[in-house]
Amino acid sequence: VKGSAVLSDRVFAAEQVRRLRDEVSREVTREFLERHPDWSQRYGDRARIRGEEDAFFHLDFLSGSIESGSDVAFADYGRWARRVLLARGLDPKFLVENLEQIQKALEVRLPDVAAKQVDRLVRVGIEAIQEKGSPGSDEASETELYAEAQAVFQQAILQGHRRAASNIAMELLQKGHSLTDIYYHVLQRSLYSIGELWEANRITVAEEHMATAICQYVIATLYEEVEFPDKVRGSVVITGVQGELHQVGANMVSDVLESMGWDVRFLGTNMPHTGILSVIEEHKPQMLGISATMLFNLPSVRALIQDVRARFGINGPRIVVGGAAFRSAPGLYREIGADAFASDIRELVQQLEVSSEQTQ
Ligand code: B12
Repeated sequence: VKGSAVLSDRVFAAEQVRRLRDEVSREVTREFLERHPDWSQRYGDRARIRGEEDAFFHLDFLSGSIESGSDVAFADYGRWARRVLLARGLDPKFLVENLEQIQKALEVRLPDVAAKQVDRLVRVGIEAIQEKGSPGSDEASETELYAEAQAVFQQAILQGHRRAASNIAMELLQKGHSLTDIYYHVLQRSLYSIGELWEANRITVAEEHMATAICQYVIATLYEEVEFPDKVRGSVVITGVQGELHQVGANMVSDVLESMGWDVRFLGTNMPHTGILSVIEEHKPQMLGISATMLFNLPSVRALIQDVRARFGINGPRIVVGGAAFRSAPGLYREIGADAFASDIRELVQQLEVSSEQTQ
């Protein structure tokens, strides 16, 4: 097998790993629970017991794969473990974190030749966990991961079960899912689907209104639970334009930016432009986020951008637009004078992460 050592070296390395299983699984689990104290709060001592069992299992497969000299075996194990996590509603990023910990713990304990084999296999395993296009990975599997929660959530908001809806979202947050993922995969999907049901006349306006109101309640409830870091990224004003009544998307954008360390002022929507200009004057934000869903509000967005440019010139905020009105025409944001566009909250987060890496 390419890159693998001769049999005697492999047997030696595998035995060393096997010998360290207890010690390493205890150490990585202790470390993991220190990094994620919420796990112990939620599951008590079970978090430690299951954590140690899982780490032991990873080490068992790792040593077996080393001995067999087969990278494929450990890649298969990675994919299998990923599916197991997904089926339990857990994010595979925790599996990756665990394997990285195991690699580090073994590196300082093993002789060089064995440590190298561990390092190579762990990388192969992580690549397999993160690989695109296979069942149980990327967008498809993310959708799969949230499918059940999304379906139950949608049912709950359509039937007016506010508490149930908020419990579903809260449970995901407590399991370690990000605000961005919960908004994108659960709330946004449900609202899009509710839009289609309304369009097809399968639900009433009242049901749509109630479902939206519950989503806003859930967003407010999650806001209370999220830990906000120090405001280190500058300030931002988020608003919907005059004439625009959709505001849930802009609300999500505001909360996620705040959770990333932005100092956010969310103005809601249908906001008169003079009011927006005064807020910019007062707070001097680095960024202005403008939300528009309805195409008929594009002239309003264009007018606002012109007013902001005319009033603040090069000292004005960077202008980012978003919302359904921009989604079908990729270059539109530039034509109406904005600096950037993001089609959804995930894309915005990615763009901001990239630009903050570039300025570091
Ligand atoms: C709830 C709702 C309403 C509520 C809104 C209440 C509120 N408080 O927000 C009310 C009842 C007011 C409403 C009214 C109308 N609605 Co309506 N509504 C919806 C519905 C079901 C959900 C909207 C929503 O919250 N989506 C979820 C959010 C999270 O998604 P989002 O807005 O796209 O936001 C994401 C991204 O776009 C992006 N984003 C959004 N803003 C920003 C800003 C920045 C800076 C950035 C970077 C990114 C960004 O990030 C967000 C998160 O990922 C949609 C269905 C749909 N597909 O969205 C219909 C929908 C948008 N509505 C529609 C219609 C037709 C209307 C009305 C014309 C109905 C009427 N006859 O009165 C009016 C128009 C009102 C107006 N002048 O704006 C249609 C639009 C069709 C079209 N071709 O344009 C839709 C698609 C329903 C449908 N399938 O037919 N609506």
